[in-house]
Amino acid sequence: MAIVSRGFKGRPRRSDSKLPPGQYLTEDFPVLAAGPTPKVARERWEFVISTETGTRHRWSWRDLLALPAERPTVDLHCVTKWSKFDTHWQGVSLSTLLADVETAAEFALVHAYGGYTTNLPLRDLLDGQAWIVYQFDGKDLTPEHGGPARLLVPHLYLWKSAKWVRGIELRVTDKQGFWESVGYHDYGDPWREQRYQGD
Ligand SMILES: Nc1nc2c(c(=O)[nH]1)N[C@H]1C(S)=C(S)[C@@H](COP(=O)(O)O)O[C@H]1N2
Ligand SMILES: [Mo]
Repeated sequence: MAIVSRGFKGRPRRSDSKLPPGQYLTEDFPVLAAGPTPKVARERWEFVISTETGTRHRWSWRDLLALPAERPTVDLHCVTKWSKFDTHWQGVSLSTLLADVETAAEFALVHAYGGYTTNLPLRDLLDGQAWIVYQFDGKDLTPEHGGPARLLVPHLYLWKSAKWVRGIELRVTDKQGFWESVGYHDYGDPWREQRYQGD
């Protein structure tokens, strides 16, 4: 007979199954960035999705806040091996932002204020898998964690979740971003431990 009890060995079993290979659990929220924190005023903030035909879809800060908000609770996995469970965000689904965007592109190159870029397949931004988030834990997203707004794509390693996001370039051909061009993986699935090119 199986005894199923969460407290049986004094710690939740769920920790093990939620932790991808090679990762450890942390309670705090480390700050990682390849450069200085850009200061982006909300009055000047804009988010632009451009397509392979040159069409630009633009949202101001006011436009973003007027869209239906979602409150995802997700686990984060950084390639430097920390994971953080059950983080609370608020933002707009990329499914909502892409709803009226006509494109035949298969790839996305994400651009951030400050110059950071990262690439991923467009399909990974669809079906409620990704958000432009502007709140963390019920408060405005702080600049060090990507405020005013960042991309959140929790099913991939956290370097794909560009902080200070400013736009997404939809492309017919894939183009590597900042970390990908120095050897990090083009896809970055934590469950398959795709840390570096070739993994
Ligand atoms: N614009 C920008 N976004 C970025 C980065 C960066 O250097 N610049 N670093 C990435 C990496 S490697 C990680 S692990 C996460 C860290 O997010 P955090 O500082 O909120 O923990 O942001 C990602 N997004
Ligand atoms: Mo990272």
